[in-house]
Amino acid sequence: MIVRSATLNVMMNAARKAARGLVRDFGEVEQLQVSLKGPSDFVSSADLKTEKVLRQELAKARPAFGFLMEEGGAVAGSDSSHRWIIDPIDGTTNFLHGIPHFAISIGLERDGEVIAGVIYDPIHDELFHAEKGAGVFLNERRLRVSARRKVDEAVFATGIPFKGREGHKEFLDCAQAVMANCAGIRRFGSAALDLAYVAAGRYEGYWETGIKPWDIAAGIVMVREAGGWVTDLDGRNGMLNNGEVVAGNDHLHKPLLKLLQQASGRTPAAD
Ligand code: LIP
Repeated sequence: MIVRSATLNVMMNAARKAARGLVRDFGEVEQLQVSLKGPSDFVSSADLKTEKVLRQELAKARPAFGFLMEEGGAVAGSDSSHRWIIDPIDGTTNFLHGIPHFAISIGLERDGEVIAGVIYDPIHDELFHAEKGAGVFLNERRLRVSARRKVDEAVFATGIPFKGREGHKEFLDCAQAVMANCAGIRRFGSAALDLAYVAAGRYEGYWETGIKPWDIAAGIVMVREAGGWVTDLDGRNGMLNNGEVVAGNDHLHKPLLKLLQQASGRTPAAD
């Protein structure tokens, strides 16, 4: 029997409530793929509607907490220690194209550290949840990172920059270094689910740059609670500020980080 805090229950219930409308909207988007106008405006409204439900539910339960939201930006609370970090649809491009791989992500930050996270994939009904010191779970099952120890047996996920995003050359250099040494690279399009999958042991690591705090906040605490490591490209804890994330199981985070630092010309931080 998992004993969860009241706050984590609030987060899980908010994600489930917001997901009901999102699944309905996703069904519409699949139909809109063939319309001349396309679904862009419809997805924007789905994003905003989902974020509105999340904000209402979380503010009702914890009215003093602040917010950092993908659509609504930063809203200070009377409690300056706590803030919610929310992505209503992580994997927006997937959602827009009718690709069933996206998630609602809610992180809770206390004094600059993410202490709880919920990532809900409503299409597959997979609710990942974690609290600092209490472990990470997929629905009711406790998770642990993969036990693989060798880079050449590892599958890593990443995010690929596109038109309007910087870092194309650095990405190609990093991808070349990783692909030459591992068993495979995957690009699914949701940073939140990439981190949740590292925590679940579905792959051994994940890296991306140019990422936003709301994409990764919830996943950071999940990987750490699963026994893995999450740093930025310097091997430090600056992910939420510099948009760099390197996550891995306890054996392969360091080898992955070293490959990426060498490929991108970074100097490893002193141990
Ligand atoms: C997405 C991330 C993904 C990244 C995309 C985008 P969004 O977040 O989850 O990893 O590669 O470019 O940033 O925009 O769907 O919330």
